[in-house]
This record gives sequence, C-alpha cells and structure tokens, in this order.
Amino acid sequence: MRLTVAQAVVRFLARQWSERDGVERRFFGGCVGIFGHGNVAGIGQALATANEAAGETGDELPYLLSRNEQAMVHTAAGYARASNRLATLACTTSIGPGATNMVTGAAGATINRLPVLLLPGDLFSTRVAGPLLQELEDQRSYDISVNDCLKPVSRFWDRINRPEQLPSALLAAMRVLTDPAETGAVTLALPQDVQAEAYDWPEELFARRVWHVPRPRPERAALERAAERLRAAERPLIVAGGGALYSEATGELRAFAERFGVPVAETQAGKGALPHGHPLAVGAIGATGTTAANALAREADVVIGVGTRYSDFTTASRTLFAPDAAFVNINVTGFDAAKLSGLQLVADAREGLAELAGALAGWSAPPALRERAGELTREWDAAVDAAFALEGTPPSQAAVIGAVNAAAGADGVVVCAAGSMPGDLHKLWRPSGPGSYHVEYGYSCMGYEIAGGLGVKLAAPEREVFVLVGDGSYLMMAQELVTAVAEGVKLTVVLVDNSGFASIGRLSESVGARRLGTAYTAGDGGPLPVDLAANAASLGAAVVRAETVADLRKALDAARAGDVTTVIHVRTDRLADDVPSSRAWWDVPVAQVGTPEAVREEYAAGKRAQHLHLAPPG
Ligand SMILES: Cc1ncc(C[n+]2csc(CCOP(=O)(O)OP(=O)(O)O)c2C)c(N)n1
Ligand SMILES: [Mg+2]
Repeated sequence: MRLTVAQAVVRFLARQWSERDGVERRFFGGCVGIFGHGNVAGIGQALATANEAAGETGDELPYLLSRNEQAMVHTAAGYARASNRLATLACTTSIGPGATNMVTGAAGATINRLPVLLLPGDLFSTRVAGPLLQELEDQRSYDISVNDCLKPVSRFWDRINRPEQLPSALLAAMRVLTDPAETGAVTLALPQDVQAEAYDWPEELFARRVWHVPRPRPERAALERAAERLRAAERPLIVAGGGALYSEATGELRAFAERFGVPVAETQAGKGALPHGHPLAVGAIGATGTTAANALAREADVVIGVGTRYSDFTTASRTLFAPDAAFVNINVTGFDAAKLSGLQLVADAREGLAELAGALAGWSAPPALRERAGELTREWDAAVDAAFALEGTPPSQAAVIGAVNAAAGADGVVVCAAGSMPGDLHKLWRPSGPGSYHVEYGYSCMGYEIAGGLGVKLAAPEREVFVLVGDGSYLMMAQELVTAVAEGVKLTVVLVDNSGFASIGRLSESVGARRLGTAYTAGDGGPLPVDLAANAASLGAAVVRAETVADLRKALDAARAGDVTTVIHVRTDRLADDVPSSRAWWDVPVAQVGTPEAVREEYAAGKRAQHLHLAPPG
C-alpha cells in the first residue's frame, strides 16, 4: 500500500486496540497537536486526509487542537490515567520549541507510569537545507537534534530516518505503551522530509492489532515466602498505590482487606481504591496522610504494598515505618517490588492479591486491629468534619475542598497537581471510589490541572470533572480553557486565588528562607492589579466570583447542572493553615549556615528518624 510515512503512522495508530479481561478498546482515542513546518505536510496532511481512509476501514483518529505542547502531553496523560492505562492520545508537534515543550509533560507521564505517544517533528534527514529555522546546531555532530532531550524522559525513543525503519519502531512503541511494567512516554521522532516520503508498505502493518495487556501472576515460591511472613503478622497494613487502580484490583483489595481484617491506607495515586466510609479504609498515608493511617503505619509489623512506588511522600521520607517493619510488595515491576528491601511479588495487583489471599486461607489479623483502625479513623473524620465546617470570609481552603467534595458526589472526579491543595486533598477528600480522585503527584507539575482535567473529561465524558487550581498553576497554564471551550468539553474549574504560593511560602518559612518570592504582590507589598476571573472570562469560560463558602456551593451546583466550562474564582488567605496535621515529616534540606538553630535542630531530628530499611526481606 503506497502511503507517506505520516499516513502510515496515522493509519497504524487508528488500528491499534488494547485488551484486558476480554474487553477490547481502541488504544488511541485521538491525536492532539499543534502544527508547524515540522509536521504540517506530514502528520498534518495525513490526519486531514485520514477521514477518507476511515471511511474504508471504520477507523478514525480524531484530531484535537491544543494550545501548548506541554499541556497536550498532560492531556494525554490525564486521558491515560482515567482509562486505567488501556488507552491514550498521540501528540504531534513541529520541530524545535514545539517538540521541547513536550519534555516536561513526558517526564510527568513517565514518572507517573502513564502511556503517552509523542510524535515530534525532526530535522530533514537529508540535511540539504540546513541549518533550519529552529535547528539546534551542534558543532560536534550533525546527528543531534533537540528531540534528543526526550530520551531520558521516554521509555522508548527512536528516530525514523528511513521509511523501512517505521514498522519495527511502531511495534516496539506499542509494546512499551501497553506493557504495564514498562509504560511511560514513548517518542518517535519524525524528520519532516521522511514524514512526507512515500513508500510501499506491507498490508499486514495496518491489520487491526490487539495488544493484550498482561496480568502477570506471582511466582509460587515468592508467594509462599510472602504468605509465611504474613501469617506471623500482628499489625499488618496495606498501602494501596496507583497500581491497585490501574489494574482494576479494587474489588480484590476490598475482599482481601475484609477477609483478613487488614486496614488499607492510600497513596496519592492510590486514593479512591476504597471508598471513604469503608470500615477498613484509613485514608491517605505519609507526609500528607491521615493521623489514622500514619499511626497504623508506625505500628505496622508487615506492610503490604500494592502497586506503590513508595515515594518520599508515602514513606514520610523514610521516617514513617518502624525500622524493623517487613514489606511484602505486589508490583508489576521488579524495580518497585524490591523497594524497602521488600519480599517481591512481581505481579499484577489483582492477580497478586487474589493469589496471596489463596495462600493465606485460614489466617486473619487480630480483631483488635480492625477496632483500632475504626477508632483512629473516627477521630480523623471528626477533625475533617470540623475543617470542612469552617465558615468565614475569605473561605478556608478546607472549606473550599469540602464544598467541592460535596458537589462532586458519586460521579465527580477531582483533578489537581501542585501547590498546597494536593496535600490538603490527600488528607481531606472523601473519595466515592475508583477514578474519583485524580491528583498528579508524581511530578506535581504546575499547569497539569486544566490540561489534565481536559484529558480526564475526554476519557470519561460521563463524569463531572472538577479541577482545583491555584493561582500560581493557573498563571502557568490557563490556556487549555480555550481548548475546552472550543471542543465543548465541560470542565468546572475552581480557581483558588491566594495571591501567591501558600505551599512554598509555608515551606520557605519552615526552612528559614523567609517566604522570599512566594507572594504575588506589588513592590510595596500591596495587591497587584491582576484579575484572574476576568482572565478566565476572556478565554471563553463562564465565570462566577464566589466570595463566601455559600457562594461557592451555589456556584458549584449551577456549574454542575449546566453544560459549559465554568471557572469559579474564590479568594483565600495565603497565610492561613487550618487543615489538621498529618504528624509526619518531609525531608527538605535546611541551610547549615545562617538559619535559626531551632530550624536546624528540627531538621536534624527528622534525619535521625530516617530508616533505610536494609534488613534482608523475611
Ligand atoms: C512547573 C513547576 N514549577 C515549580 C514548582 C514548585 N512549586 C510547587 S507548588 C508551587 C506554588 C504553587 O502556587 P499555587 O498554584 O498558587 O498554589 P498554592 O501553593 O498557593 O496553593 C511551586 C512554585 C512545581 N511544582 N511545578
Ligand atoms: Mg496560590
């Protein structure tokens, strides 16, 4: 079949499917992009004419125009996460700045283990016309382009210099994207001349192809070791991470917890694995955890990690778990399963839990553990009730979160990424179940919020998407509001404007850095003549200014009932901090010279409490 390289790419992508548990779905929900000279005649022309091809085959790759290349990778990552990694979007860019704009988004996707396919344009492979507009000339080599920046943030990276190289690269890309143990950003750099070059392709390249997403089962001997260790446990705790959700293991998780009486704590990525109110759900764990989960973590003798990569926020920078705690880690990658010297159950979360349950028949944790979990959780819930009920103007951040939580109901999703809100959300938000909580806290990338929320809504149009975004993040990336408006993709955005960085301001003060550069104020410390609500209106969103919590509740109900993208602007106090403490630490170094002794002492105490967890497993 005679097609250009770009036409072949588009045709191939439209025919890729994923399958798990017998359910097949299209792997690429579409292609999001921004055109320039590096892709307009290649991928651009191919997408423009693809509808004809779609007429023949019934396959489509809808195109969506983004406003910023970093944002479009966030959109793809949000889409992938909301699809439990069984589908994503492709991203096409021009050469040069359009391509490098994707580096941050790619890092975010790879860190969060989410599949995204990046198709940056690249320099002419013939090199005749160079140096090109936007070409990085490297005096040591002509074989370098800015796309090489995408190598360390990609799980697979290739440059297609000849049409003949394309089939194997496409297959390798698909293998990595659909392998839960390897997935992340995948880059196929496409030189602009090669994109437009014609070639005679074998028909089989475009056959409908189904990628079976595996559910690897744990090794028998490893299972026996894990079961033996658990049978001796008296105070076990489950830590549910993102893998529990991606694997759709929440039914098995609940059954496991109930059958053996083991409480379940959740990381940022794992939050929602059990709904709030389940008697064994103890909520968030770690530096932004609940006092319930953190107390149980400190007391735990065996920790069962399910699909967690044990980030510093989860382990409270390795101060949370007892030095002699044992870890049994169910993870699809050996890399994560081996963490904290754990007994490794390299397996899909659902299969791992089911098989571990089988191996534990007859055992259960002491009933007192269940009671203690209930008591601790009731205490925490009461503290959250009080925080949610705080009235006052400007509203407290806890009250804002409580209002959004109430509006989100059973079908809502909250989306957030950076600032003071992810930590507060982790502690306070009461998830209705899997998929209801979407906080990007692997990269915690300012700007993810609206762009990622767009991806969530595209993947799950039946859900109401509530984006919580700080003024700092908003100022970095508000432009995807325009994409939401243009595409008719409804988002409800709550813009929490506290004139600066509440998060970093607080952190700055705690390390003796005096809140330098954390306030958006005029030279004299007074307010700036900046109106972010007017800004949102200018981008096409319906805008409501909420002064009080009551205003906010009303605006949320109206936004929920309507069908347009709405930005609700609410002012809060940057210096207020009325969210209950996690009683856990986060390691951020303090200057050894020039900071108050009390600050250095507190830091030294934290360092003394860190454990490496080096004891051999078992
Ligand atoms: C792209 C990016 N740059 C810098 C940071 C570091 N950082 C984390 S939170 C934050 C401030 C966020 O401000 P805002 O969105 O207003 O949230 P607030 O802290 O006020 O709640 C900064 C600068 C980051 N996470 N991402
Ligand atoms: Mg702010």
